[in-house]
Amino acid sequence: MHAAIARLGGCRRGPPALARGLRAGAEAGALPPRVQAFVEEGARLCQPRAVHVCDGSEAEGAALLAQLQDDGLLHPLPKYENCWLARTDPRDVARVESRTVLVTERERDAVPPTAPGATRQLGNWMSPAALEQAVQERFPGCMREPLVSQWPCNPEKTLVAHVPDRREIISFGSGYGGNSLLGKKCFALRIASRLARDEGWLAEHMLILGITDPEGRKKYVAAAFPSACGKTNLAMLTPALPGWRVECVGDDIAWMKFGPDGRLRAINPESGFFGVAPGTSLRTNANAMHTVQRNTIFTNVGQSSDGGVYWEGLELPTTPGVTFTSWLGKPWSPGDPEPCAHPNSRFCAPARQCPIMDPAWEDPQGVPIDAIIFGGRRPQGVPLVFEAFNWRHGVFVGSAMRSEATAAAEHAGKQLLHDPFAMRPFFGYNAGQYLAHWLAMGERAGARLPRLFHVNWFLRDAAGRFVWPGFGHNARVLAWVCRRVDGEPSARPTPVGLVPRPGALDLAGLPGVAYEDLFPVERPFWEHEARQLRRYFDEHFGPDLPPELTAELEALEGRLKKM
Ligand code: GTP
Ligand code: SPV
Ligand code: MN
Repeated sequence: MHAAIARLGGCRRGPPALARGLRAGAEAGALPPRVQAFVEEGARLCQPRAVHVCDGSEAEGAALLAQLQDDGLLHPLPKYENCWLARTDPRDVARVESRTVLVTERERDAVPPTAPGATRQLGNWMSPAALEQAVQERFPGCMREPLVSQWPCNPEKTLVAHVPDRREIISFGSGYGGNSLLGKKCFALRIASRLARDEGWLAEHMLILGITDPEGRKKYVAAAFPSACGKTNLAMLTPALPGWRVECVGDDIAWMKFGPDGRLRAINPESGFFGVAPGTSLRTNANAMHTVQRNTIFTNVGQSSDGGVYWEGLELPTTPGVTFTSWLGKPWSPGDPEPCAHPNSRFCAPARQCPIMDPAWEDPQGVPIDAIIFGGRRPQGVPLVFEAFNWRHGVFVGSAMRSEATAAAEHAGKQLLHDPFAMRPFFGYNAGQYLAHWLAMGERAGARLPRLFHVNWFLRDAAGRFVWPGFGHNARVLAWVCRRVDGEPSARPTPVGLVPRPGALDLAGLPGVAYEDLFPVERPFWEHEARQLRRYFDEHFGPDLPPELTAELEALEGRLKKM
């Protein structure tokens, strides 16, 4: 069972109730003929012992959980209600960008040309013929064999392939997160971004939140941060500012389309959260903690001997006598050099359990977006918040995003990676064309465009400490964003964008946090940044970079010269 294939909703073996062949679960005969043909083709290729057509019922869910427990793939967590722990193969712990491919006839439709000597960053292309060969090397009979290890994976042969022209996903060899939850990154971002380009909308790696000020005025904000850079935390924020309220629409993906009134309307295409566990606590994200008390599957977290979970930053007082088991299944004690939970360990929980879901979170009309925020982990030089001068400049700011590498993918160390629009791992077509699509969205007749911003919660001081307290205090930044949307003249221009005037950002009750430390805009830093960006654009976008963005880079260089 090393294959997850979007063409096949199959379960290799199941309890007797599930293993009755094609007619089990929902009536196979009720499937549309094309779907039925698809399933039959997949079954001929993979040769499972039985095919189960899911009906999504409670009973089916319970039977699957029981079967996974029998197989040793899930362990119950009796401290909570219907919660489970999965420990994966230690080689299958994150998305594998190096083995994620877009399959198109012409390479240029998938990725921009890379300069000689540069290593590809904006996606991997595979030809249809190479895909066919890869499928033949992997899929025939792959569901016939019994499990060979405790976890269904095949790291040497992992392949996550997308055929955007056929809206098809073919994933093999990984049972982890975005590699195997095919509705998430594979469909709702990669395939959907291609659909969005064809149909004139946007499919983005963005959270969506509603924010209400003390006077009761509500706005909706979307924000794009790279993986493991704070989307879930911002989406579920408990404001540190009295009288403000945040409600959650989604924590990872936004589909956005201009409505008849010209406003950009966003829906969250997901029904649950797949959130980073380490760092999540009652202090940092109480709403996430409440969400994961029931009906939750935890992956690669640590376990406590009283039937609970454990991870770095959980900040729970240690109960005497309670011992811990690490994500590797080994005894673990506080102070051990290795972490108890894998840095990319996660919880998977139904969104409806989050105490602050927005009343409109499932509204098919979507919520009207007033502001879009870009951001990343920038230890130096990038201010806490700035606003773009206009849409075109904002698209440039999105294209120029960089962030420290995190454990959400296979990258090692803390190097700064370019991550345009937080979409680098998720583009479903040529990233240059993607930027052109964003520019074109700003030219739509009658569009009432959201304002565009950039934030950085992750500035560090000389001793390496965060200079901004983050989490609930990020509401202070959202409050300024809301006031800017209302037209408040509380910004001053810098070469990189508009920053809050001194006093315009509410820093009350934050001793030791100084305005000057939060808004470094220094010429040498930004000149270096602009040089690196020019090189990045040349090496990775080449002729496919929209000329408007070259013009924006030149404009930034010009403003820096006058500083
Ligand atoms: P993906 O699910 O991978 O897309 O990640 P995400 O963008 O939703 O990131 P998430 O909110 O899960 O945060 C990832 C890590 O960043 C966690 O360890 C958080 O505790 C930490 N984090 C989030 N917000 C802040 C913040 O404001 N300040 C600091 N210092 N850390 C933060
Ligand atoms: C991300 O990496 O951005 C995630 C986790 O949201 S995964 O679903 O594994 O891609
Ligand atoms: Mn994500």
